[in-house]
Amino acid sequence: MAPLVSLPISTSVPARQAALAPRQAMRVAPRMAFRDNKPIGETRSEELLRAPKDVAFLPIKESQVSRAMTSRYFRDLDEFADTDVVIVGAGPSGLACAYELTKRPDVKVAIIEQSVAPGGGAWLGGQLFSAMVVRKPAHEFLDELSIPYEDEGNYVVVKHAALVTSTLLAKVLEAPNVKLFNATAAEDLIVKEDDTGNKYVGGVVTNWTLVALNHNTQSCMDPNVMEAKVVVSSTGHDGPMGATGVKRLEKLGLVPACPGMYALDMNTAEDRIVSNTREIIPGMVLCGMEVSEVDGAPRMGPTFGAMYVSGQKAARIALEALDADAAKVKQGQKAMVAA
Ligand code: AHZ
Repeated sequence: MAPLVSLPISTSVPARQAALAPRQAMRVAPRMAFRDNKPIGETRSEELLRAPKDVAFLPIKESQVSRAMTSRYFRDLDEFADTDVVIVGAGPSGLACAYELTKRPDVKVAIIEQSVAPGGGAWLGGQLFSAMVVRKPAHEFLDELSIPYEDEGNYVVVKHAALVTSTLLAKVLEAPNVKLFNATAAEDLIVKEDDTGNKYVGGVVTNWTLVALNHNTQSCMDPNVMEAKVVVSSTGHDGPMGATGVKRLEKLGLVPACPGMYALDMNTAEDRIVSNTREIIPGMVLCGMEVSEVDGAPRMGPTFGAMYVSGQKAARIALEALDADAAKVKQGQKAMVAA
């Protein structure tokens, strides 16, 4: 058996190639695929693996690569400049909300995530452990996504939190009505007044996160905007960039002073977050840990069920608001025709 080779990064390329030679020899040894115990010859992908040096990629112009990305990104910016729902924060609650909205393909959904990697705090269970604990009945959400778990009675345990997050992300990102703008921060809200003088949220003010992080080092880096009929704020609890939605509402005097999340009590925290998931001011729905920030409700620590159910509830509240708006527009049109 070839020895396992572990080389320091600083090792020169020829030295690395020489040292890795026995492993490569092992990799290029001919292999045969079998079906019903009979050899069926190598598949195309096995052929590629066997002799990667011999692959001839089809030609491309560098500008084609550039245009393939930029044309789509700018088309998306144009398409989502005025959208139905903007979800700020792609943590477990925001992603569950987006997942629920994939069931309504007529609803346009933009997700704004300040990090390059969407997923928020759900890539790990707690304290950087792998497993994720989900209390019943939120395991039904995992069932819907066909995610396997160990049933421990009142709760279930998924082997890897990353399995839940990656599955959820895949379902959300493949949906034609959803666009993720990652590495993009919501820097502010659009707040307007209706005919009766009531304030409502009409969208978000965005910037590339790298720009948002550098406002103190450069002058004049104005943001962009995204209008939305409903904003779902799922930015998590307070931290360097968390709870941004409710902190802005507090500054604007649109909600009472935010007490911040209370100390941990798993048994009360999860039920309370779900029951308090709501439209906090017209046009803005809160879900996930951001709910406990505004209510001073307990945190739950590393149990994730409430995040998923809260996200699903936020989606339903958003849909109710959209459907009510659509009904009002229809009524207005009918009245105009009748007049
Ligand atoms: O990067 C943030 C994260 O991915 C993102 N975010 C925050 N502010 C933003 C902004 N613009 C764009 N201004 C922003 N993105 O929001 C996401 C929040 O994810 P999260 O996992 O922190 O929040 P969550 O409420 O979905 O899940 C919370 C998970 C926790 S915290 C906790 C405890 O501390 O007790 N317990 C659980 C289960």
